[in-house]
Amino acid sequence: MSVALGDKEYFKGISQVKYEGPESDNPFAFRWYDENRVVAGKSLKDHFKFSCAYWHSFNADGSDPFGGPTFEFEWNSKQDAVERAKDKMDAAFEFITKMNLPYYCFHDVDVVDYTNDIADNDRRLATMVDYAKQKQQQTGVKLLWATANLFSHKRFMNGASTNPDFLVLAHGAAQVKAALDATIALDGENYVFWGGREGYMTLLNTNMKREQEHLARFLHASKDYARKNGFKGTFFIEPKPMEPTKHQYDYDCATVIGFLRQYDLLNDFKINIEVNHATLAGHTFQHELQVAADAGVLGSLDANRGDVQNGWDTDQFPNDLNELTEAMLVFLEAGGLQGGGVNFDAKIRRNSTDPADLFFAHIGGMDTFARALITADNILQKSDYKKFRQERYSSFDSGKGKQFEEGTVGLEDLRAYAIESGEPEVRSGKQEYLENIINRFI
Ligand code: XUL
Ligand code: CO
Repeated sequence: MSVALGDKEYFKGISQVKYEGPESDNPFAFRWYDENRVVAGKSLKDHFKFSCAYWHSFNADGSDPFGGPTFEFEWNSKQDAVERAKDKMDAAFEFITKMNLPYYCFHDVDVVDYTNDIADNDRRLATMVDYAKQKQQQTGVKLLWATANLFSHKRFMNGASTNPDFLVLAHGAAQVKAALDATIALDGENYVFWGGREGYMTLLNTNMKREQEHLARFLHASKDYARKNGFKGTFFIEPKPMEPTKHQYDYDCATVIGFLRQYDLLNDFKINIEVNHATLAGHTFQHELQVAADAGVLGSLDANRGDVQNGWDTDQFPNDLNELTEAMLVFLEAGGLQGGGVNFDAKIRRNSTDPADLFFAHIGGMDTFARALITADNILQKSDYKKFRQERYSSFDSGKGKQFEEGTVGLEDLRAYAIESGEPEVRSGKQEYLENIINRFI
């Protein structure tokens, strides 16, 4: 991939990040992410399809509820919204190509500012789609997924597709239509729905059944429009239990799978799992991966990490090898992702104010994923992890146990078998032994 420079260089003094191996002390090099390294039959590049999130890297300016911006973006100086958006896209593609990231993701309003004029918004986005198309052609960078932001504008304060006001729903639909058009024009491989405000603050003013039915109708209408217009990719739902809404309908993977099944959406929709959303739901990341994998809907990942002390979505860059190694065990055994990739839905801290910090953050995230995958593959190949797990269930592999799995043993038979066989042996689950295997291979 060659570095894409516009009229101006935004990340001066930083050249393309390359793999230099674990012994390198260059902070601008990968120590584990060698994109061509083959693990479990696939290159690291193809396993992960790493993606840069436009919103955190080029829009979030460090402001929080207690203070204003701390990042001064050089690409934000022009008056005209489209000109400003083009500068931002120049900076984005410079960063993405310097980082050797093969993909990017965006919300409609990340790319260009929106107003309340639907037709004008559509024109602005279409102009930027043309610009992005050129950038993609020049660099080979691809669009992993796009989405519509149906949670920031005040009209969406009570939800978009689950809003009690039908006109708000229609405004949301206009935005989704334009974002789908953009996805199709840019050969986007997937499309995401994250329902930030699709939920409720209090049941006192909420008809939950009606709202969920509206959400399902909205997803069907979106899917039908995209398919009619040639979209072949996968739709993803991104679960999150809460924040900004007190209770979100797409709480976790299990909830989403039930919803997709109930409303006949399982053929077109899979799941985009975000690490910090999993932990907010009271699960581990690996639990959510396993739930999705078992249902055949492990689509894509939003990579980040939470904070063990803070109970909100801190969206930090991933650096926890133990967490990711356990996740990569599930990932590899599931045969990887279906259609999606690993998108860094993560932001640098408010006081990480150097342009270089964005590089260190992505390098760390990519290296941690790469090292975790390599470690997980070693565990699967070289330890008795798999054998132990198989043997734990071996009583179901033959005889009555097998017949039970096949559905041919009734409750009376089970009772007779229990009497005939006597008291079961006590068998250890060996958690600490297995945990030690993880650390041994790291
Ligand atoms: C918010 C979040 C979103 C989605 C896309 O927590 O994860 O950025 O990924 O709307
Ligand atoms: Co996300």
